[in-house]
Amino acid sequence: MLGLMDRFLKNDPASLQKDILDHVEYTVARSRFSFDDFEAYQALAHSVRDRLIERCHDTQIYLKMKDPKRIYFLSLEYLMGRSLSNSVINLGVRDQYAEALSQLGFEFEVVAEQEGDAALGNGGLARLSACQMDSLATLDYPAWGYGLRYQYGLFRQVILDGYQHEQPDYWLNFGNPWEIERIHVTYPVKFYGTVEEVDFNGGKQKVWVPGETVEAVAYDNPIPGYGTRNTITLRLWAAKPSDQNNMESYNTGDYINAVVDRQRAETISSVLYPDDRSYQGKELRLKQQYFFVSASLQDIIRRYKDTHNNFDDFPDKVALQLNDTQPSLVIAELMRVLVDEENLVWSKAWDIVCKVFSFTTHTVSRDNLEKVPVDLLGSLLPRHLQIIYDINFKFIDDLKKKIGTDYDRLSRMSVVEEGAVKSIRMANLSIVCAHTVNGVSRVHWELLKTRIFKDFYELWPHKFHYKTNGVTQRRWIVVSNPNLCSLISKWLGTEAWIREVDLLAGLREHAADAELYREWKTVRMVNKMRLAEYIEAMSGIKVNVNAMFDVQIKRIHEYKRQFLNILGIIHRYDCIKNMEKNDRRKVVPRVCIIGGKAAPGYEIAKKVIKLCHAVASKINNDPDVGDLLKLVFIPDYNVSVAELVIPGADLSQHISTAGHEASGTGIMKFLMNGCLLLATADGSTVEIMEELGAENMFLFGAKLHEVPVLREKGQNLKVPLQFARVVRMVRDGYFGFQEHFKSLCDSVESGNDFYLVGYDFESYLEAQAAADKAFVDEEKWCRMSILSTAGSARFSSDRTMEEYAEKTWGIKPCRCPF
Ligand code: 26M
Repeated sequence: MLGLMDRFLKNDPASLQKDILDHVEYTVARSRFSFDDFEAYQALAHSVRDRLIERCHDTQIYLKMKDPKRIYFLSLEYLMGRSLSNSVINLGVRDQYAEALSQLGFEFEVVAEQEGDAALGNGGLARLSACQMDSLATLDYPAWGYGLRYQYGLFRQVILDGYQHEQPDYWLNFGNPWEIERIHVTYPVKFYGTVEEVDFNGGKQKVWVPGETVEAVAYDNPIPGYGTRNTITLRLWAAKPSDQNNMESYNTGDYINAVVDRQRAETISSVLYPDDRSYQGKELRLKQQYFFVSASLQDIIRRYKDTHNNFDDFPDKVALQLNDTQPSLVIAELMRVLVDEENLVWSKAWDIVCKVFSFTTHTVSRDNLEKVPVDLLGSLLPRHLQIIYDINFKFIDDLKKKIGTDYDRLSRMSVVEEGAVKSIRMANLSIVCAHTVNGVSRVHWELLKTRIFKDFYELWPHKFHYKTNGVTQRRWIVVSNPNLCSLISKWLGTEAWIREVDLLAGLREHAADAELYREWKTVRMVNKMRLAEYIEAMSGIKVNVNAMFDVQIKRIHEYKRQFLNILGIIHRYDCIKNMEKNDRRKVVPRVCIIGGKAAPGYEIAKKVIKLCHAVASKINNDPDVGDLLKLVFIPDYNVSVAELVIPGADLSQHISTAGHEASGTGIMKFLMNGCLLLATADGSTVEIMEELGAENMFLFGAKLHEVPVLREKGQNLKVPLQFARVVRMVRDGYFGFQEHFKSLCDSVESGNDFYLVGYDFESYLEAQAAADKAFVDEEKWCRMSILSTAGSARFSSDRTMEEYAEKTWGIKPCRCPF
């Protein structure tokens, strides 16, 4: 009989080595005497997977026993990136695995590089979900993540002649050791059909008679916490044909066609929509949303019913978090299940619904809010449309009692938008039903209250809050910057900051220590060299590691103003060209690095990418410039690229027009890694500034309250001469492709410059000059760099998740004692 402890897998290097070799032989099916780096990765991953499964089971057994209130995090997007390094670090077995591998003649880093990214999301919102899952696990919260298992993740960006091309990301091609297929965890999801009235309990009841059924199959992705045995689950759904659609065929052709038709069910979870801007009324997208929501809710209710036989305790046991509006159909679905299937009266069901949902919005502009055409919703989900109408009818009825007959306001607040295309406003639906609406930074909250959701704020001020976003220090320091991680631990005298991030502030004590400076600079230089090697391997461009590495990496958007950055680079180039040779010695050398994907249909954004390449090819080949200025576009920006680039950046740019970035989370990763920030007072930057002191950053640009006033001025807005000059250079074809760049130049022309690129240009150049000046003073720069890391604790997702747990979800940690 095995003892309790013998049950666990062993983690000493010898046991791990045997484990890896067994997986090489029996899982990967290669000879243990001959396997390559990729096969070593596969075997290693399976060995780690075994340990994850063990902990998942222990966590679930414990949670089942304790039955605490659980948080269910609903998001259609997760940008998890790679799992290997993160998992072994969180499990506390990285060094043991590295040793086991080294004895087999492999290097851990090389093997880890074999893994591809899981990119089931677009940008900020999706990476935030991933960071938050890491924190929920680490802080021992009883949490589940739910999402979709897209077969095609975010497209790969390939650059040909400077133009972006999209390639499909068929990421499951080589198998995915990080997921566990649960063939027995499946639920039918229904679509189309009609709503009929039937007799029930002496009255009438509406029932949905659906027309099509698709099966949802669960794929579990374990998320290990750091320094705990708790391992939570991210459950992703895949669509499979269902046996509930009966087939009848009269000949071979019929039969074959029927089977092919069935196969089409799988398209529901086949591809991620690559747009992070706004909603287009596409049926497939709506199907994805409902498919996800219906399967998740069936799973959640099934788990609740394991220990309860009515719904009285549902709000005490279940918190449902809506990550933006994409999952908001779940509101109508929960009402439908409670009323139509569980036979609760409407008022009782509504009472439950109002207690379980919390909603976080990640948008700043009303134009980007999701709207679903009523015709589309009515044909795909006829019963849900009725329920939404009923919710709205009761809401408007109550509202009239409070605000009277202010019809403009009533129509603005209605869940139903009347207009050319009658639509459902998913944000309004979410606000009406959620007990809490969270913004993602303080400035964002102000905007919610005064602009986007003003009417709702005035009605229900108590619902509106904010939880400033954060990122996980496990991925963004420990995994991606191991040298800095060791250095921090050495100077703090402990590794405890990896769980208790506030300890990072202890670095401030040493901010004047010459020895720390020396070590800090060495670590940063090694990271820059690693980045320089990558740049050379990828683009053939040799960069000077003593130059300032100036980075802007994020999705390409007009409001994020990559164009402003490029125009600034053109200005710098122009200045160098016009200098006396002797003066050039005074120029602070720069390597400007830009990376990011443009949504496939976003023309202006794609032109920005082309412009970046056109300018780069001019500058990088100009002998007058040499090492003083280089411009590099890093293709196919993703989580792994970020892990490489961020630790090597000296300066990073977060230069959105004030009032347009809800939060911004990239900036927090740079901050943690000791990179200095050049930024506008937008989103979370305002709070970062309060934490660091404005003197430790390079701030510029129009302020939030000035933006509307400046826009009002239109053509009369003064723009600096240098701005007109650099735009003219692009317009006149100095970088070629004159015709192609015309619309881009038009977009910043006076009177047309919505994002105030021209207006902000002057203060942008001043901030850049201040950065140059600071960079020359190495001591000062290093001090600011240390203070950046020391001031980053507040921007950990651990803090965000604790705030949500206490203030929004009402959940407590539940730590597995085994
Ligand atoms: C929704 C419906 C239909 C089509 C597209 C969407 C959609 C998908 C993603 C809309 C927005 C999407 O992402 C928005 C986003 O990423 N917002 C960012 O969220 C971050 C985390 O809170 C913030 O830091 C960023 O400021 C914010 O832009």
